[in-house]
Amino acid sequence: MSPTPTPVQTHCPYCALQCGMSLTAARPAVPGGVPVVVGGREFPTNRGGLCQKGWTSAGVLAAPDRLTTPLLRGADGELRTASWDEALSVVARGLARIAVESGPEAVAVFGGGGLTNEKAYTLGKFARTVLRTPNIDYNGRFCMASAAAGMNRAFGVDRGLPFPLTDLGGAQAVLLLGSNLAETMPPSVRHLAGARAAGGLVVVDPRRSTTAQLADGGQGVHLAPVPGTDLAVLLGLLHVVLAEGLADTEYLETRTTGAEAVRRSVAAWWPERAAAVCGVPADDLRRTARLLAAASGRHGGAGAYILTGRGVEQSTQGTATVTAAINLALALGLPGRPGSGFGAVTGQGNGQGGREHGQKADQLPGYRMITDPSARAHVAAVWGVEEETIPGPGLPAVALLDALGRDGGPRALLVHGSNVVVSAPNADRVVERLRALDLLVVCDVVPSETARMADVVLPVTQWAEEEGTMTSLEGRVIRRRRAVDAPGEVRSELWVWAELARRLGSGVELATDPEQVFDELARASAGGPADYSGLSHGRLDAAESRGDGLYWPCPDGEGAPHPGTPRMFLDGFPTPDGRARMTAVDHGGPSDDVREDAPTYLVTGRVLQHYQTGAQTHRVPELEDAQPEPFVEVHPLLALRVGLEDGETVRLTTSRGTALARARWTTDIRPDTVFMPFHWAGEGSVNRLTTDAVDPTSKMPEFKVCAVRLEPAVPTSPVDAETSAALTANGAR
Ligand SMILES: Nc1nc2c(c(=O)[nH]1)N[C@H]1C(S)=C(S)[C@@H](COP(=O)(O)OP(=O)(O)OC[C@H]3O[C@@H](n4cnc5c(=O)[nH]c(N)nc54)[C@H](O)[C@@H]3O)O[C@H]1N2
Ligand SMILES: Nc1nc2c(c(=O)[nH]1)N[C@H]1C(S)=C(S)[C@@H](COP(=O)(O)OP(=O)(O)OC[C@H]3O[C@@H](n4cnc5c(=O)[nH]c(N)nc54)[C@H](O)[C@@H]3O)O[C@H]1N2
Ligand code: SF4
Ligand SMILES: [Mo]
Repeated sequence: MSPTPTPVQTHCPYCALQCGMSLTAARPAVPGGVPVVVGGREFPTNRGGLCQKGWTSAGVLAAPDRLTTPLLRGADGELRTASWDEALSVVARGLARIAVESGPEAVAVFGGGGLTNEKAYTLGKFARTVLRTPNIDYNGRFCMASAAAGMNRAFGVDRGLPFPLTDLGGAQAVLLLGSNLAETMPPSVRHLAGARAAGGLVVVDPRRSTTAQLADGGQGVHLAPVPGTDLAVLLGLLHVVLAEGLADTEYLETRTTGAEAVRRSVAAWWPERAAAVCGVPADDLRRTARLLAAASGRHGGAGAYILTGRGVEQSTQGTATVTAAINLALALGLPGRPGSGFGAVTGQGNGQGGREHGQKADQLPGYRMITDPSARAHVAAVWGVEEETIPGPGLPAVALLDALGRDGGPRALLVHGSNVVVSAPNADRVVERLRALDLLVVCDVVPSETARMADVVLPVTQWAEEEGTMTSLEGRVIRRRRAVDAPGEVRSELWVWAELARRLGSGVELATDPEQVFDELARASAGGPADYSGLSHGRLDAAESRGDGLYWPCPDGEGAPHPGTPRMFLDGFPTPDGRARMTAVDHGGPSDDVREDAPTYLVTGRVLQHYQTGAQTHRVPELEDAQPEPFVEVHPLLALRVGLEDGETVRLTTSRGTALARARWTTDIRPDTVFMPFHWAGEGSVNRLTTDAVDPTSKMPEFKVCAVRLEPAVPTSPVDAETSAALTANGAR
């Protein structure tokens, strides 16, 4: 009898909830089949529960087209298999040539918020010390940049949830702005039970989303604003709080600055005026403001939380909207008060850690700014380089992608953990820019749409095949553990960067052992806002065995180890004067507003079964069966006006491009708005439609709102007939 395999205690490969799971090695039922069994595990955020993606996550390990060898594009234009030696020589020679000809900034790097802390840190170090390029940014620019900008400005630090998620459980009210938790983090819904029981769940979404439905039956309120007008909703709510004397004046006086300017700025946003802009009835705004105030500690309530999601952040006024939400939270005295708070719900698996360790264009490890002389000196000392050799800030993601292959722009791009062909806004333009490159290198686990465009594809380890750490949406640092061996020639990205550093003759030694990398990262972060210096794999392993992790900041100090910081701001904010900063903001509206030739709002987002561009989840049969094809949610009233049957293929056209998807009739959406998920490539790719206009502060693109025209995609030419047949075949599968 073979010994019972010991389950490996780890976390889900997908979202920032990072549900605890156990992986038990198993003999695959079929050759090349799934090598592990997934179990739910007791962990504070998920308490044994997982969503459908989590339960089926082992399927990604058995993807039939898993990348197992390096690939090189041959003279015939096709990708062929190659040895690591050959592939890395091509990359190193190409990078060296381009850097000599056009300068180091002609080599650019694009990272991902799904990479472990160790990989994110090493990628940033590789870019700055080996390539010496300023041009590194990552897909977190698409995800958390506006929340980060708003929180840094107001609180002096950006930790998505500055409190444990489980704290929500005790709240009397939770205001969710543009977050569809019930589909994007299903196991977290349990933490809303208290607020629902108290009738205090408020969901702001132009759709009656799965999460908005949780507010039904007296459990809360659903506000359905015109897309892109959340700022007006928030200005109206703050107006009511101040006008009705519901604000926590003592808190405002002792813990904030800037309140007077904010008070003046919302004076003109009385509820009827806000209602005229956002379409939410004035009485609903009043009711919501009163409900939140009643729940706040000042009025004797059990506590209130205000949380933002991508629905309000992926906007050209994303930073302003987050700021308005923070102003409201501060007026109610929520941040830093036990049982209350403000937070932004981080998205990607390591969306939090990924934005702390230096893969962002303007940032060094420990969430330090690359322009800060003392931060540069500290990190240079850890890296063993001269401070002057560390480049300054580079181009943020959208500008970086747009500069590719242009005069003076990057000529080579290395992609690590992102599928920009599908996930970036104005995607046809992105494809055009990628084609203009001299060298595109993509590290991935599967042949994503972006990998398929590459000159060199490098197969790397994923999730259950590697060791490392992730930082969850609450700033809790947790361990990712290896449960299976990687197939074929697959190597770790840490090895890839070390090997490239060597081949480029940089003289920089990059560690390849995740534990060693973590120790270095911890030192590099010491004294920064995201201080990991008191953490180590060993300490985190001990925490994991108790079914927990440790929250940053966790500095290394004298005496007993620092316990970590589950709750921030209890004694003050990490700003120079210890107070939170309120900043007046005003509503402008979306950059691409509806007009005669594009009279409908297009909003985008997610469904439960697919993750992002679907690179992983389209390869899991159960998920693909449940959500097999692109679709667009259309209200029947709009459908009748446009002449669209339920299930009919619709052509969507914006100033950027066109897409095709099947219409799904639903009354759970505003009749002036359609919704389309971004999980598909090709004709059903919604990012061929979205605008690449960005928020002026955070440089985050406006994924959530643009103006679109709809029409039935009646087959009129042979090409269209073929397209339509393909979609039908897909749907019937
Ligand atoms: N199933 C699944 N889960 C995921 C992911 C996934 O791809 N699939 N991705 C993970 C990642 S990286 C992220 S960032 C999170 C995102 O998590 P969420 O922010 O919850 O997800 P979205 O669906 O992008 O957007 C949320 C809601 O915003 C609404 N919305 C659109 N426009 C507006 C608007 O103008 N105003 C308001 N108030 N709402 C608007 C949409 O209707 C949608 O219901 O999910 C994480 N979890
Ligand atoms: N229209 C619209 N567009 C959006 C959004 C939206 O709401 N609407 N949301 C935006 C948001 S919030 C996000 S986060 C982005 C996500 O956009 P992307 O990050 O581009 O999407 P993913 O599909 O997660 O791509 C990750 C890729 O990395 C690979 N991968 C997984 N693990 C590893 C690893 O360890 N190393 C390497 N090298 N590769 C790995 C996966 O196979 C996949 O190909 O999309 C953005 N795009
Ligand atoms: S909620 Fe997120 S972390 Fe949890 S099982 Fe689902 S995808 Fe995985
Ligand atoms: Mo995200």
